[in-house]
Amino acid sequence: MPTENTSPRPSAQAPIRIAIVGHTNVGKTSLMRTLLRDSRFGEVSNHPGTTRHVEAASILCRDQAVIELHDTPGLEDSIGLRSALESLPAGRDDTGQTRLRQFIAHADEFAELDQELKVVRQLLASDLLFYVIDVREPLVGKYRDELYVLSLAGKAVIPVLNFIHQFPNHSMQWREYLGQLNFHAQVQYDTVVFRLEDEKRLFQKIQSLLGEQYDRVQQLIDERHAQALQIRRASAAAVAELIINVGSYRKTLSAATATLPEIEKNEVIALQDLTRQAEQVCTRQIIKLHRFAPDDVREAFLPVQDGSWKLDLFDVNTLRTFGVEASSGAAKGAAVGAVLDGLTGFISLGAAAATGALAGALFSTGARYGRDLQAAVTGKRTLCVDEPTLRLLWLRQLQLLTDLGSRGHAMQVQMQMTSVDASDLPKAWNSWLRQMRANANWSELAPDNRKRAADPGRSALASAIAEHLFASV
Ligand SMILES: Nc1nc2c(ncn2[C@@H]2O[C@H](COP(=O)(O)OP(=O)(O)OP(=O)(O)O)[C@@H](O)[C@H]2O)c(=O)[nH]1
Ligand SMILES: [Mg+2]
Repeated sequence: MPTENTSPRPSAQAPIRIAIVGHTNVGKTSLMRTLLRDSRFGEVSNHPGTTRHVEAASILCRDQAVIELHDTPGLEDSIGLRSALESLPAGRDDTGQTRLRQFIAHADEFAELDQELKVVRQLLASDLLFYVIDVREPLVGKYRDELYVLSLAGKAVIPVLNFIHQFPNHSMQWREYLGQLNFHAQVQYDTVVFRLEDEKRLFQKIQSLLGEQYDRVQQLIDERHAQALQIRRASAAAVAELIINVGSYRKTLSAATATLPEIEKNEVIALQDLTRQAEQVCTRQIIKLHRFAPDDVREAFLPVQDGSWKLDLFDVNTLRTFGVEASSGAAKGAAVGAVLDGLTGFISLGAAAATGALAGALFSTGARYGRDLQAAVTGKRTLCVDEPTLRLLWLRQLQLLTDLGSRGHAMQVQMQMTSVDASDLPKAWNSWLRQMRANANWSELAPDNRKRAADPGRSALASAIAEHLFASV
């Protein structure tokens, strides 16, 4: 029997209308957020009955709405809905859709099914349905009744198996039953852990069910792929800039101002601030590139507040969290981050290191680098950011990229601090460091370098660093 369709098939121009339906609290609004790349869409909570009205939003491709998604309230009483549908007088040739329309016409007799009524209306007004399933739940009667209602609508259905990484997992039982109902186009799609491949599979199911929409959906798949690459590339380039700007920065101090307490109070603090700011600019840029707002990030998951890391860059404990050892010259427990020397700089000047530890460190530098003597002769010293701090900058940005790359816009949990390893430093790290240390004019943090001419060596290093990051996240 042909299925009667209340809505015309989508034309080439009209967006494909998709209703996201399912039991309450299964992740329908979360799926909307992830597909829309919009962590502000609707309301997500662990309480059932969060979404109370149908709410729509479009997925754009080439600035055109290709898909119109409709979030719907959860089906709370599918058993009651099925009973109501079966209680309606039915003619011999009535289709499922006729029955659903009858239900709408008699809605005033079923006041307690007001949420279900909104869903039924949306079923009829859609081209395709995403049926979201919480696979931690066994397939009990209420879900069978939901599927019965969906089958009356006579629309293409894609069952979306959610919570697939959690236990218990009843996906086998679900899959088998869905197959018996002819709902074969199932996908596994974790709505909070984002994987572009999974999203692509979901879009491909739309292609196979709505063949006439194949090309438009393919454009969307291609555009999303290109965007993901672009975000990764731009983020990697931003980190490369950060590392070069901080790594090659050096401040020349005249001997007159270079008394140790003065350096500690003023120059070191200024250098730490400059570095913190540079990290903040980079972090914010990366969060924005991934289409999160600084606020979402703070609320949701990262140890980041308004685009800055909550753990201070120059706190020894932050280094430890990332498994980085503080410079040997730094006094135990001191703030860290600056290096003072004639040219290369491998000792740390901690905030509390201005006394014995620093004197010892200066001595060892003098022994290792004749340059320090040169500094003493010329009356000049230079200050730069120490290597552990640079390593920390690198590891934190690597962690940020790794985490944001797999974070759905519905994720609400804190970022894990274990996703990167301090031994993850690139093989070329020391070579990069040497180049940066030898080229103070590469740093855009120095006021006189802000309009620096493009330097081929700097560009080559920036590309090498960005390429390495691009390949590792
Ligand atoms: N771990 C995990 N949590 C999820 C997933 N999907 C949704 N959640 C969580 O499940 C809860 C319900 O998610 P919602 O998106 O509000 O569910 P809903 O189906 O829209 O709920 P109603 O609007 O009440 O029907 C929230 O706490 C989500 O963070 C998932 O794939 N994995
Ligand atoms: Mg919801």
